[in-house]
Amino acid sequence: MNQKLGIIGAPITIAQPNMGVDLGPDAIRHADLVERLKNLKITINDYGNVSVPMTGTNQIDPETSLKNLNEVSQGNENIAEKVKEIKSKGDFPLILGGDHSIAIGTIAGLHHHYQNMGVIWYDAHPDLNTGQISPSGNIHGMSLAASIGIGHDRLINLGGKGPKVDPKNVVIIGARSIDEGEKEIIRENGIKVFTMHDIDRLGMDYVMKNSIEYLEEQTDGVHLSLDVDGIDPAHTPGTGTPVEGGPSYRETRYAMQLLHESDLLTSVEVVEVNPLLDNQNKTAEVAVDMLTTLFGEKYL
Ligand code: Z70
Ligand code: MN
Ligand code: MN
Ligand code: MN
Repeated sequence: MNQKLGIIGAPITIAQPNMGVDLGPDAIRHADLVERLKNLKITINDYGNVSVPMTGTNQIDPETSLKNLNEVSQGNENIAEKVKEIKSKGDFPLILGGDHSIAIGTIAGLHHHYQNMGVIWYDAHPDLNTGQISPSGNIHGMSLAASIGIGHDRLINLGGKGPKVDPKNVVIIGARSIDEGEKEIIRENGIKVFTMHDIDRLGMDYVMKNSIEYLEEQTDGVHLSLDVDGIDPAHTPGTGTPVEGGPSYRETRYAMQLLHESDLLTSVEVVEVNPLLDNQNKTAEVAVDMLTTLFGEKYL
């Protein structure tokens, strides 16, 4: 793994309904992210937070069936630009969300550097909705769809003509809340998914090793998109849409350890940390444990 890390905060909050995800980047910084990474002898450049629109109308636009399309797109264009820029300097991008819509911008920025990028989507949700099939109109539930070229043109072509990722280069891990329309998109596009049922049956060791081997063979870079609601809410209560029955702290930390050992990743983002829903900042602390493990922190 590249030892020069570039941190960007991406505080989009209006692609989902809860106030407070915009404070995610600072909550994660407060949980000693930079200090712990420096202990690993990693060089850190913290570029601060990207400027993004903080308010929208929060109404479903009858024409697009989306909420806050213009504002979410503008914020993501800024994120894409910044990710592209720090990647050009040779930094390993680490993006702190923000809601999961930021993946649209992150992946668009990375696409300037990778033609055949892989994505690991560690999440309770596959985020494969479009305006037409979404139960909510919230764009954070549509970011993976947009990145593979499904959904509104403005989102698909954000930061450069889409699609940015081949659906065959995606692995979803930890899914346990999949909308009906999303099930169809998974089937039609041959997306590899390890649901919680698969993790229970096969174990996290197999799931991660299989995912790593699969992506290693066919991609020129791999982005980890870590939604903290992928982890069981017993460990990450501070998030807008917790879903019971997720992988534990231990399973997730082990998954991060295997990713570290594989040296597969070329960028990482952590999203959906909402400190207003978590008076102990526990969720941000768990997020930092996962990130430091990913970058080589060991128990002994
Ligand atoms: C639901 C929707 C979602 C994240 C919740 C929820 C989507 N499938 N994504 N939390 N990160 O509204 O599309
Ligand atoms: Mn998500
Ligand atoms: Mn989620
Ligand atoms: Mn392209």
